[in-house]
Formats: sequence, structure tokens, C-alpha cells
Amino acid sequence: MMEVVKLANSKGMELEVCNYGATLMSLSVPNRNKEQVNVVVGLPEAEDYLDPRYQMHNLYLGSSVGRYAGRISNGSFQLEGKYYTLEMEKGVHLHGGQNGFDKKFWEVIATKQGRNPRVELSLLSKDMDEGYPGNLRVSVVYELLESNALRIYYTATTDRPTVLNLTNHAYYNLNGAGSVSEHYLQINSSKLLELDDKKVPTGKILECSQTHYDFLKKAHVKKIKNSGLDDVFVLSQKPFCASLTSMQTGIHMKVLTRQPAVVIYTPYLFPEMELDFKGSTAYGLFPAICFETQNFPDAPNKSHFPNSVLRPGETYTNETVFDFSTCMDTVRQ
Ligand code: FUC
Repeated sequence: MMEVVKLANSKGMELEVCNYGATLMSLSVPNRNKEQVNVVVGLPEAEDYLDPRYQMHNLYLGSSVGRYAGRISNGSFQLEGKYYTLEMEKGVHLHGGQNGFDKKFWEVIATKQGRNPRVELSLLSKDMDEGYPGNLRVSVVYELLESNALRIYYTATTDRPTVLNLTNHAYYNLNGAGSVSEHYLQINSSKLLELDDKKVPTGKILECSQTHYDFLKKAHVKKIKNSGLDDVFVLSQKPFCASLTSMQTGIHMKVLTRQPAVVIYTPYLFPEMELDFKGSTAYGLFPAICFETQNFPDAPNKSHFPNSVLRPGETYTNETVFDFSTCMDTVRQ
């Protein structure tokens, strides 16, 4: 059954989460004039996420992605001497498969209103779900901190060794509409993964300075030519991962995490002729940007990448904080 939980802190921040895909449907934060702006792209109603006209586009709007976020080469991996095959499309397995965590009904297990309001959702992914071994118990907490930050905290445990990579797939636009082209972006990374033509990591790590993906210094998102970013940045100076600033609304967002990487994704266009967005919002070219904090894609097949195996008795964690503030007229450092 579909459930929607709304949370609000005392500083004017509000969110909506639905249990289908443990999806972040909206996130309102105050702009520099204290007016509310929804900075996360969503659909009008929770039921709209079930609509095949939405699902056919594989957008993962605000979804919790798993069991393995990102791509796994040849749709297979080996673990403890056993070979596992996963669902595959065009030669790769993506975001946990056809029926990944984004398409499951999670259970709302606790909601707390008041100061630092939070909601916790849980999911049991059964042994061999989408081809992955082990009964995996996953939980996500969405918490609004009184400092005007959203904390997203994933944990998981298993009864058999498995591979795992969880992330949230929210698309941010700090103007609440239009394009993020004029937003300032900073990425605290000097290295990114080389990708092949299927967007699978080759195993090689490149220096950002050798590419036009150098965002160590703040620059407009529109600095990226062609079709935008869909890239894996290696995070080595934690927890500061990235920041995004809109001079139009004065909203500044900082992303903080201890994950090994962030996939930054700027879609070129949304299918606006076919889909209605929350608030009947109109978007443009480069409508939004995702910060998918996570392990390296294809780590199950690359032994020199960070460990992606979870064993019985261990607890997987991914904690990411999206911290909001406003600035008057200058670019925040
Ligand atoms: C990101 C990208 C993919 C995909 C998806 C919707 O994670 O890496 O290319 O398009 O999101």
C-alpha cells in the first residue's frame, strides 16, 4: 500500500517521502527572501511513480537505488567461487535490475515529528532477489536537521556474503524550475574513473585536470559541453564532496559523505511532453543534477576498487548530508 510521510523542521525545511522506492518526492528549503523553493524534482502524486509512462523513462526520480547502484559489467560477478548472473540490458546491469529497490514497496517503520524530524523505512530483499545472494535487510532514514540539512542514512545486513552499493537518486535544481546551467558547481575531487562506451569503468583512474571535468574550483554547470556529466568522481578528501549554488535564489547546498565516490549526473532534457512534474514545473536544457554518493560502479568485478562485499555480522552504511544555507549576492566559498 502506498504511504506518504511529510516532515518539517522548525527552520522552514519540508520533505515528502513515499514508501514506493523509499523515494524522496520533494524537498522545500527557504530562498534568500525566506520563500519556499522545492529543490528536488518529483511527480505530482505518489501513485504517479507506478505509472508505466513514468517507468519507461528509467529516471529514478528521488529513488533509493540498489542492490547495486551503477553499472556491473556483463551483468555478472563472482563471489566466494560462485558465479552470479544478473538481469542485463545492452550488455550491462544497471541500478539493481528491472525490479530494483526503486520499484519495491518499503515499510515505514518509524516516524518522529518535532525537532530533527525523521522517518525510517525498511526493506527485506530476499536471497537471489534480482540474482543477488543473501537475505538483505536494508533501512533508510531521512532526517531533517535543525541546521537546515537533509541527512540520508542507509544501513544493511545480510545472512550470506553479497555485493552492495546503495544511493539516493534525487535530482536537484536550486531554482525549483528551468535549468541548472547557471548554477555554480564545485566537486572536491581531482580524479575520475575512465568509462567505456557502455559507461562501465575500465579500471583506469584519470586526473580531472586532464579533462574538462575539473570542478575543483567553482564553475558554472554549463562549462560542460556536449551532453553533460554522467561521471564517477573519486572522493579522497572527506567529508566535503561537492557544492551547488544558485545566484537566482541564493540557495547554497553542500554535499557531505564518506563514500568512496560520487556519480554526478546532469540529464540533457526531461521527457516533458509525456510527464507532468510536481507543481506543474517546467524545466529546460540541463534541468537538474544528481549527486549519487556511493562506492565505485563495477567494484564486484574490479579487485583494485574499494570493497563491495558485505558479510554476515557486518553492517553496511552510507551516510550523506545535504546541507542548505542562503547567500545574499556573492558566490559562497
Ligand atoms: C545515473 C546514470 C545513468 C542513468 C541513470 C538514470 O546513475 O549513471 O547513466 O541514466 O542515472
